[in-house]
Amino acid sequence: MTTKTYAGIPQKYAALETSNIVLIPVPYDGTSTWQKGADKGPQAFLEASENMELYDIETQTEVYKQGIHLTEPITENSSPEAMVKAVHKRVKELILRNKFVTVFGGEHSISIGTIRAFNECFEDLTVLHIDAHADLRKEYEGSKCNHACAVYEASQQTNLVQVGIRSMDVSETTVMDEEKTWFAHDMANDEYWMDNVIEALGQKVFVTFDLDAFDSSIMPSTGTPEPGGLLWYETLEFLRRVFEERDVVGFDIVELCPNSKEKSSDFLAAKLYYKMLSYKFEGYDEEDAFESDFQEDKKGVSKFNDSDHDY
Ligand SMILES: [Mn+2]
Repeated sequence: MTTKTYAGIPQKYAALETSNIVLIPVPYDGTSTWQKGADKGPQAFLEASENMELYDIETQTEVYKQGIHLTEPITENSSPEAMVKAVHKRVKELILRNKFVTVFGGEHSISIGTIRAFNECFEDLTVLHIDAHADLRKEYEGSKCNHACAVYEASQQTNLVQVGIRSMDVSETTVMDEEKTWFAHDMANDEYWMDNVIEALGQKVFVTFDLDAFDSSIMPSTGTPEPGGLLWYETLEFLRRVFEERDVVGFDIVELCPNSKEKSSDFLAAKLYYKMLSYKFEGYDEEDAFESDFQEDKKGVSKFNDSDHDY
């Protein structure tokens, strides 16, 4: 990583001890099936972030003053399982340090360990999955930690709500809960989709945002682009409502696959990340302490301690 602090913010706002927010880069691209390059995502995102204005007009805030600590990237890539384990460990440690934890990928399999950590620390977790793809395969190409399986575990263990879906395999229909799924083709003709999605969310929400949820016209730099996706302002309107109406406990953004000839996607990802933080901390003063509502010993009731876990 060439970046010393996130977005080049002053050191005073970047120290782990005093930062409310932590950003973990996971430059992992071990399982993607078509265009490779998501391992370059965090670097491109951080470079774009350095060239972004840090005052958010909409919320009239400078959220970086909450403190944003950029950790060393997680580079474990000996196997998908080892990567998931490393991400789980780091995310959990930082949740337990009362940080608002965010992760930037990498391809979508990085979310498996992240979601597992959040589910172990927050009661009745909802996972809001915004993506073109259903990602509900139980196993793919010999691994449960493939990007095509990103939210299978979440579908079994959390309240999974899926938004923007427009590509899936027939085998995934048996796993998918259609009551909690908003397909892109339906959203295009339904002015109430935002209300209905928010109604399906519990109080504690983790957002996993695959950038291919966006329409490929505004987000071409992603591994598997699909036509017919979300546009910028409807996405922001939706996210702002989610952050206002629910307690978002953390989020990740995945699948930026940068292209040297097309930088606007990197900037979109940078801006999306900063917008989500701005929405989260809207209403906080610079001096306000962040109180994450995590539970240290939800361990005993964790649904992930089943013996059928092989990692
Ligand atoms: Mn996807």
